[in-house]
Amino acid sequence: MAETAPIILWQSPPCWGMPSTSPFCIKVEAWLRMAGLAYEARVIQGLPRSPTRKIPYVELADGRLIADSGVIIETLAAERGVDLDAGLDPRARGLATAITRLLEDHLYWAIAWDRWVPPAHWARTRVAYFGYLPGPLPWLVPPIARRGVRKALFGQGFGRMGEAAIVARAERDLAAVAALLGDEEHPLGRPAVVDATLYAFLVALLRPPFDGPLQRAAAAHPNLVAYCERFERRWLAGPAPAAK
Ligand SMILES: N[C@@H](CCC(=O)N[C@@H](CS)C(=O)NCC(=O)O)C(=O)O
Repeated sequence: MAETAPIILWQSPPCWGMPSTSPFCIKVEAWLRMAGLAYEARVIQGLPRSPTRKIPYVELADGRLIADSGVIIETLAAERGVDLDAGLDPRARGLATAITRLLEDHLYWAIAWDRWVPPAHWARTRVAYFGYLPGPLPWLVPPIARRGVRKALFGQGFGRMGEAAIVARAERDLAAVAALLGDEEHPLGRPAVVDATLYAFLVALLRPPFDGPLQRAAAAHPNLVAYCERFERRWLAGPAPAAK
C-alpha cells in the first residue's frame, strides 16, 4: 500500500560525520527517525531531480518527488499519520515557526558563509565536498560552485558584510535559541517537528572541523551542545527503521 511503502530520501553526501552536507537533509532524516518511519537515504548523483532542483527531496512508491524539507514533513505527516505537532497550541506553533525561520532563513546563511568564504574553512570544505569526485573534477567544480554560493550570499546580504557583522548576527541567533530552550529538553517543552530543525542546524554549525567564531559561539551555550548530544542519543543512536 502506498501509505506504508518506503520513502527514499535523496540528499547530498555525508560529510564530517554528518549524514549530509545539507542541514535541510539532516532535518528531514532527523524527523523520519523521530517519526519512526522506514526510509532509505540515497546520495544524489548529478543534479537534483526535484521540482525545485534543490535537496532534500523524497521519492515515494507512486513516483512522486516531493521537495522542500517543510513540505516533505507536512506531506508525510499527513499521509503516514505521524503528526509530531498534534495538540500544540497556537502560541507554541507560532514559536516553532519563528525558530524555524531564524534557523533556515538566517542562521543557514551564516553556516554557508562559514563553510564557503573564510579561506581556511574553504580549504577544508573544498576537499570534503569535492575531493571524492573523479578525474579533474575536484579542481574544476569547486571554483564554479563557490562562485554560485558567493552570488547567493551577495543576494541574501551576508555577502556584502564583513566577518564581524555576520558573526555578531549568528551569535544573536544562537543566544536567542539558547534562551528559548533554557533548561528544557525541548524548545516547546515536548518533542515536536522543530526539534528536528534545531538539531540539524546546530549540528551543521558545530560539526565541521573548524575552530572559528561561529563554532565558539555555539559551543558557548552548553544547553545547545547538550541538546545535540541528547537528540543523537534518543533519536539517532539505534539503526534506522528498515524499509521493507
Ligand atoms: N527550503 C528548502 C531549502 C533547501 C536548500 O536550500 N537546499 C540547498 C542545499 S543546503 C540546495 O539544494 N541548494 C542548491 C541550489 O540552491 O541550487 C528546504 O527546506 O528544503
